[in-house]
Amino acid sequence: MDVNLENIRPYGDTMGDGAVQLSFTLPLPHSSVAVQAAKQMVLNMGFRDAEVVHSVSIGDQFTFFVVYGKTDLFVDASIIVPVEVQTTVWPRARCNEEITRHFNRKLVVVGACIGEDAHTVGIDAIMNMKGYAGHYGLERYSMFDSHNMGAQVEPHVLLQKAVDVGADAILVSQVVTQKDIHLANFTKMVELVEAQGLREKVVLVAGGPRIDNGVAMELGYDAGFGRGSFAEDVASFIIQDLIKRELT
Ligand code: B12
Repeated sequence: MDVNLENIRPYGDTMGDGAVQLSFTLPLPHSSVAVQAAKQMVLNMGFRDAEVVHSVSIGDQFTFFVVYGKTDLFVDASIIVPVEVQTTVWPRARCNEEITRHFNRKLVVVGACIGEDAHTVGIDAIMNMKGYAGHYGLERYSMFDSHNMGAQVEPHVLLQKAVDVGADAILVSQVVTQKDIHLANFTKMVELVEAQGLREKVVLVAGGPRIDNGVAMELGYDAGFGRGSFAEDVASFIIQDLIKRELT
């Protein structure tokens, strides 16, 4: 199938029809007025052919909607530069072999979800023994010595732990992004690592559902991992980055 990368539109029924599905809640009781308001909302957003396909009361004063609409906008995908981490992802056994071969010792990793952020599940997915979605975490890797500090860890506490255990890599998680608090916290962490004189030595990795590699690198991290990342992605990156550092 030929696709014109310069003119990519959402696809629903027929190619290029611009069909999208939106879901949102309005602070109105479920009624015909609410349904019409939802349709009008989508037209006001600039879509055409708005159609409310689902509406349900989610409380006295609130209605949830699913609305179809069509857009004439397009995106030029030919000029978009990939931002994902450029690493060959190795399975766990290969990661362990490569660490033994190149370093002949365990690699030490420290991780936490920093600041006020209480979301542990993301950092656990990467670090804990049981991992996530069938992908074991770093604790399961015999050649990683992993220290997961959990959530609500102050950046200076994470740094001190990294110093105490002689970390090769620091993993920093941020899930809450309200008022861009994640950017402030990520930046604080980089600044502390730099002030400690560790920036060249330590692999600094950011992660979270609203993080991608591009954002992480702009913030001064070596890599960033978003939704759908697994321990093997992170392990492979750490190993390959440390090998590269040894060679330069
Ligand atoms: C579970 C949950 C909670 C639990 C957390 C329990 C726990 N122990 O973690 C509880 C109930 C405590 C909670 C609290 C709050 N939550 Co909450 N929570 C969620 C929820 C439903 C799921 C998050 C989750 O576990 N995802 C599963 C994991 C596996 O996914 P992940 O975090 O994206 O991690 C993956 C990647 O991002 C990446 N990754 C993540 N971190 C790292 C780190 C590294 C180093 C690497 C390499 C990769 C990596 O790898 C992981 C695996 O692929 C989300 C909504 C949602 N569906 O996402 C809201 C959500 C994150 N919460 C939200 C909010 C607002 C809150 C509260 C502020 C609510 C409140 N008003 O009190 C509080 C925050 C309190 C605080 N101080 O932080 C918002 C955040 C909005 C925003 N943009 O900031 C969300 C999106 C809900 C929403 N739609 O509004 N929450």
